[in-house]
Amino acid sequence: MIFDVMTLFPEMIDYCMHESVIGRAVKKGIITVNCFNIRDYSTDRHRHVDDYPYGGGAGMVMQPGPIYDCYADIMAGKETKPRVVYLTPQGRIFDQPLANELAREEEIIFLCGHYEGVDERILEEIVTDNVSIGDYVLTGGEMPAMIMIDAIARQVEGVLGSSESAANDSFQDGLLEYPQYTRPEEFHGMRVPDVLLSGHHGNIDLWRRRQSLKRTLERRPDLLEKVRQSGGLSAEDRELLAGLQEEVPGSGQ
Ligand code: 9WO
Repeated sequence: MIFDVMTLFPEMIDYCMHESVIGRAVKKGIITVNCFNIRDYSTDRHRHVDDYPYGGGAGMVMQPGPIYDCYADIMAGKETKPRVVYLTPQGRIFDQPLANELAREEEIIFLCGHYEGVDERILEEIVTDNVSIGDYVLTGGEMPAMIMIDAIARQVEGVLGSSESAANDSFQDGLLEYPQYTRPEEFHGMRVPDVLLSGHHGNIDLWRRRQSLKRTLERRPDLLEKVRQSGGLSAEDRELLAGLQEEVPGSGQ
């Protein structure tokens, strides 16, 4: 899968995409991250890419010309039009279903804005998806683009090792993960739950499922409601939840 990133700070993306799990996938050739410096497409002798906003007001706005030329360069020789994602607080909220959907694309182009924004006309012309990673304002779209690439890439076949399989994570079944423990058996007076030391896999699976349900009920009741409504709970889940609802104060409805 190919990710093309249009940005004023390509080093920021380049560096991060060569580390860790994503870095390994890049080395293996399963994913490719191409960074394009919008400034390279400036026609200004001072390499400017921004100008004052028409109508007045604070700050600077990225001009459409260099972004268009950068986009045209990326598109040169392509037969199909990849989706173009603009990272903006005004977009659709990025979540696991959107990550899964985008992981089925062959190529995605990201446009990272900076300053006080980007001229509306280039957004109208090239952007297919306005996406937000959450309700806060940042200084640019680079970190949101990296977050999206990370979440999308790890859904691509071969990116995770067999032991890291994406199928079991938080959100794949709409519930939060159960708590994890490793050695030592006792840390600062706190013991690993006995069931995990028992070697009884049936009991371990049941305990973990119950913990996932409990966490989701306590921390993200909104997610639990979504799973419930989409029919994602088994009869056993509903039984476990009924038990939990007595135990967790204020969680019953
Ligand atoms: C800043 C500003 C200051 C004065 C008047 C208007 C203004 N608009 C902005 C602004 O929204 N700047 C953005 C900064 C321009 C596009 C890139 N920036 C950005 C992206 N901030 N936050 C995001 C973002 C993207 C995805 N998900 C969450 C936040």
